[in-house]
Amino acid sequence: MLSSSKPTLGVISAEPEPIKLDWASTALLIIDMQRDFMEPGGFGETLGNDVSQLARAVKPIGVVLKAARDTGMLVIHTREGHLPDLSDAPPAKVERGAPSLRIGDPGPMGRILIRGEAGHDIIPELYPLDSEVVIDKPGKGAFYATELTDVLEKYGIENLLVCGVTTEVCVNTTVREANDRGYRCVVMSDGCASYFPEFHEMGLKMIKAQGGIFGWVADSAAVLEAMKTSTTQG
Ligand code: TIU
Repeated sequence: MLSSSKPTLGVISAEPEPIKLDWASTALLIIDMQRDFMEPGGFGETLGNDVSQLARAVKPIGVVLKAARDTGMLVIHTREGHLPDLSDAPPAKVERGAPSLRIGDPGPMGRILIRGEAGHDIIPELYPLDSEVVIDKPGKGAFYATELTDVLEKYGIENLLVCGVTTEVCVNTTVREANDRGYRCVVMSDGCASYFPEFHEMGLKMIKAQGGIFGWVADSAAVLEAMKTSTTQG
């Protein structure tokens, strides 16, 4: 699909309105599908959350990830986490609340939310290929203190298909950052999940309200359909 020099366009049936994208300037951005958020014993569970709430996003992401790989779309994965010496972890984040284990403490999947530990890694079902980009981020947003802007500029990316966890935290923060930087974001509704189903619903509503104040929302079927029915212009 991306081999032609002419633009290959797809129209996604999104809310609040359909959006036409040139696939060559579109990347799939998968936010924080890490064991630390998805599995028992990780950061998410230490905060008191029911991690089983997030499992529903895995299959829809997997289907779109396969389609993106088949068509040569740029795929970017992110991971939230910190250096082993915690030098990039603000005390305000580490000391917050009363989790069962704090960031950096030893847990069943290694030290909680620390780069290089088993819990920090991406779940096997969505594991990055060597050719794909992996962005390590210390914050909730994928732009803060990362090389993401440089990567998007290098590949000429103007549009982001965004999915991952959690809808109202790292997905929403990243979409807001991206929107302010001029990227069109289409958020995959069934490819995101929250520990709180009501926050998932509201997180998506916040993005698409007011004429799409932060971006567009579409389900994985709509994204796949747009990829399948693309047209070459010119
Ligand atoms: N706690 C929670 O909902 N999310 C995070 O801490 N990070 C991400 O969303 N990745």
